[in-house]
This record gives sequence, C-alpha cells and structure tokens, in this order.
Amino acid sequence: MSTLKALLFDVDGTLADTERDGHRVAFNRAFADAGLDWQWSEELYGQLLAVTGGKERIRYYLDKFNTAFARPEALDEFIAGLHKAKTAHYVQMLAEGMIPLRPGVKRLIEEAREAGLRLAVVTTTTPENVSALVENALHPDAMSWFEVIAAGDVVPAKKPAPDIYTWAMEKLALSPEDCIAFEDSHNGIRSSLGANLKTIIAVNGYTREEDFSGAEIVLDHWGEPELPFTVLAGDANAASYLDLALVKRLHGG
Ligand code: XBP
Ligand code: MG
Repeated sequence: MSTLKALLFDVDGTLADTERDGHRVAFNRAFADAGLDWQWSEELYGQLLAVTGGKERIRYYLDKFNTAFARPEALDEFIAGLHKAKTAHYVQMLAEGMIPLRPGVKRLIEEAREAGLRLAVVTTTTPENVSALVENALHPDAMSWFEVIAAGDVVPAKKPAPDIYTWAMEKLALSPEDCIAFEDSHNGIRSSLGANLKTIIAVNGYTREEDFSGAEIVLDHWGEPELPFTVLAGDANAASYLDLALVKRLHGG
C-alpha cells in the first residue's frame, strides 16, 4: 500500500445529512411551485433513494410510483425544469443555514489540510449544491480547499457506477492506492469499491440497514471527542472518533 495522499468525500449523507430535510423538502417545494400534487413523504423518499441523481429520481418516481401521471410530450425538459427549481430551493435552504455538517467533518477536514493531504469531492449531486453546502456550512473559502469537485453530470453514469471516482482520480493524477473514500450509502460504496478504493462508511437514518460489505469500517457517525461513534462493523483500534491517525490506519499506508 502506498502512503495516503488524498481524501475523497461524498457529499449527501456523508458531509451532511441532506436527504430527508434538505433534498426531499426542496423537491416537494418545486412540485408545489409547478402546481403538481406530488408529495414525497419521508418513507417514499427512502424508496426513491434507490436511484441517485435528482433528475433520474423524478423519472424513477414516474416510472414506479406515479404511473397514472399524464406525461408531457417533452418529458426530459419537463423534468429538467422541475429539477432546476428544486436546486434553487435547495441552495436557498443551505444559504439559510438549515443543514449543518455531520459531527466530525470539519475537524477531520481541517486536520487533513494541516497534514498536507489533498482533498476532493466526489458526488452525484449538482455542483451548485456542493458550493452552497461547503461555503455555508464549512467555511466561506472552503471550495478552494478541494482540488477537484467531481459532481453532477460530468460523467453520464452516476453512482453506483465507479466512473465519478475514476474521473476524480484522473484529475488528481492519483491511483486508488493513494486515496481513501468516505461514503454513507450502498450506492456510494458500490461506486468507490468499483473504482478500487478503500472506503470508510458512516451510515445515516436512510442507509443504516444497507449492505456495506467491503468497507474498512462502518460507523454510526464520524465522531467527535465529546460525541463518540459506535462501530457497526470493523475495528477502530479503541478510537472513539475518526481522526487522521485512524484514517491512515484503515488505509494501511
Ligand atoms: C446523492 C444523490 C443526489 C441527491 C440529489 O447521492 O443521490 O441525487 O439526492 O441531488 P450520493 P441532485 O451521496 O451517493 O452522491 O438533485 O442535485 O441530483
Ligand atoms: Mg451519499
């Protein structure tokens, strides 16, 4: 194993718990704006999360859960319009500070920066959503902390395909042995493992029961000195929060 050089962070569910009270609410607001009576409940949204990507998720909803809807002829444009409105609502919610980072995220990223590690974001979400979260919840200048932002439609095949991780490592000019990935979901780890990356998992309410075989460790959250994590699978070597020493140990380099 080579020395660890870069940390690759997923966004939704990993940096912040964005899905239930963020994306879901923004989708519902966009539907209401468009005069649609669609309401994505917390429970339905859990099922819709099977598909990554907001536009792809709307299409999946129509295909599987709302087959009676009279589809407009220009369906792609219709979905793109709804999704654009959803992004505007979501970014607004972040600007209002409605979605904090998960415990431990800021501390770990700051420690990694001080140690000279390279950082990247690797996500399925829309690029505007990344900057809105990072600038509002992490630091106003924090976009410059990430050397590569791999987001949204830059690769056609979204997670669980490995393409977005492969794309990010190409931009960093690093190989999988130089990096480690941070994820929260089954689709996320399928993507990172598919790109041959060691992966650390912190689950959230929607992903707790998912299959994380192949993860280096599965935690209930990243942990803080005053807020210890619970290890759901793997060995934290008696640590109670994720710091760089534990990340390096899990990476093995
Ligand atoms: C994130 C997603 C995204 C967001 C919505 O998955 O699935 O679709 O829910 O974002 P991951 P957009 O954390 O695995 O990257 O609406 O901007 O697509
Ligand atoms: Mg995620």
